[in-house]
Amino acid sequence: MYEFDLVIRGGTVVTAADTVRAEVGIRAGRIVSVGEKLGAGAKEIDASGLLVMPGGIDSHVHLAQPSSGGPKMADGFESGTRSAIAGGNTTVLPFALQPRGAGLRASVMEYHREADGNALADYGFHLIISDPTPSVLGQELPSLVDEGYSSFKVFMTYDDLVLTDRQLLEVFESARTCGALVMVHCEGYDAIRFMTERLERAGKTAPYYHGVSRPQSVEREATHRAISHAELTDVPIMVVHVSGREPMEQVRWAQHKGLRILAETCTQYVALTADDLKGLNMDDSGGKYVCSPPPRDKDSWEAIWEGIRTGVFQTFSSDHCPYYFEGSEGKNSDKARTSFRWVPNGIPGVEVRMPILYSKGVVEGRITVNEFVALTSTNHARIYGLYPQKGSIAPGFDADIVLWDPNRKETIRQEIMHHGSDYTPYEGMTVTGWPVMTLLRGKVMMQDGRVTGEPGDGAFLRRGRSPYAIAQANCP
Ligand code: DUC
Ligand code: ZN
Ligand code: ZN
Repeated sequence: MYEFDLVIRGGTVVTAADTVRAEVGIRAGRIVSVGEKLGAGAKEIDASGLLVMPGGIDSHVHLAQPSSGGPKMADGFESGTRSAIAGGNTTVLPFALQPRGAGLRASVMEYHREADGNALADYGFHLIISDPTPSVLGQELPSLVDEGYSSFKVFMTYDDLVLTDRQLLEVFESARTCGALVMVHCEGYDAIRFMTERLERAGKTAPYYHGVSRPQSVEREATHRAISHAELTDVPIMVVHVSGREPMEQVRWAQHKGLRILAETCTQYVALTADDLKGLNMDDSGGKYVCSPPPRDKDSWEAIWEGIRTGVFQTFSSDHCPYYFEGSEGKNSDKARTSFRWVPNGIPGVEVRMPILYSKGVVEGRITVNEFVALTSTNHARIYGLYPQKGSIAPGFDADIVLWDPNRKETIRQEIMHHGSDYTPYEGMTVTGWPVMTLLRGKVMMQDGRVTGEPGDGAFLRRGRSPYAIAQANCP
């Protein structure tokens, strides 16, 4: 009889707190022992020279999500989670979007039909509330929060998603009552419309003007407004995809004031700039980088690093929101070429989030390897009600593990990606540090770039309430 199903030996175990030479013993999909000279395993993995880290948790991805105007996403749950696994992730949290007029529960069930049996990584859902009717807020939301959908996103822009200030306040108040965590997309609707129409009248319709139509002031104003609403209703919020210095400073100001404001930033805000939207040789490939908020400038990269280092940001996500470039549904469709307004907003990135943060953060000396684990895994689990099941390496946690080669150099290229998009916005970027094996609940899902897991290996995660939301909630 073996003591363990699997033992990982010879590696350096890295958690958000510690870096230790240790072996990891796994039984029935869970970590049961971390220590020296563990007994035999039915299977053993030699991790010499590798870091043994908690599998990445990407708490901000979009899969199989319909978008306004109709372009189809390039990833459903199978290809999107395959890409996640290839990039060292074991859990993703995509969104279940409520179209206006539809119920929340009906929307969630639709996403389950897409996801269940198809995912390779474990997954939960955030809700997107676009139609906060009394029955949505009074009945559907509280029961869904109880059932494990414990966070939701609201938008301050987009025709089909924007909420008025009154609605935001009502939604925040409901979140407080039922202990849900609210994620807020902070960009001002009217300012963007005003700028878009002005630019179009002037014939400034190329992808580059997408960024000009929603400058930092638009994001800064909305961030401040969301924070003020959160203060008024006494509810914690998560400001998602913070792109640059000005919104970062709003979050920092609120945190210094003692408000419970959490914040996320994403890969594109330390790796892309507004100049990328100009495209190669000024052709329309700038559309490949259209996402919202848009990438800013190098000063904003520095501000984002400042925010990462000083704890303004708790999570680093991909905001994986994959579209095709070519084809009638792509970013370069005939319609999209008439104006940036019609270019689908979003870029793929779940597969390269960890390598880019590791390379620019740990290898270039901006963050420690323990901070890397916190930003890519542990904090996501803590904030979104998955701790202590996910997010660390210790007895009792799921055996979700990435073996990481800290010295491996890789050039990011479309041909090595597993996502559904026909391009990567990070093409040609060379990174140091790369995942060489991903284990989900003890099963090897990826080895040396080959995904060995199967659709259906990923399970739905019924999440607990966020401890941040519970602290201020009226619920039990
Ligand atoms: N917001 C997101 O979170 N993702 C993509 C586009 C957007 O507006
Ligand atoms: Zn958003
Ligand atoms: Zn997003």
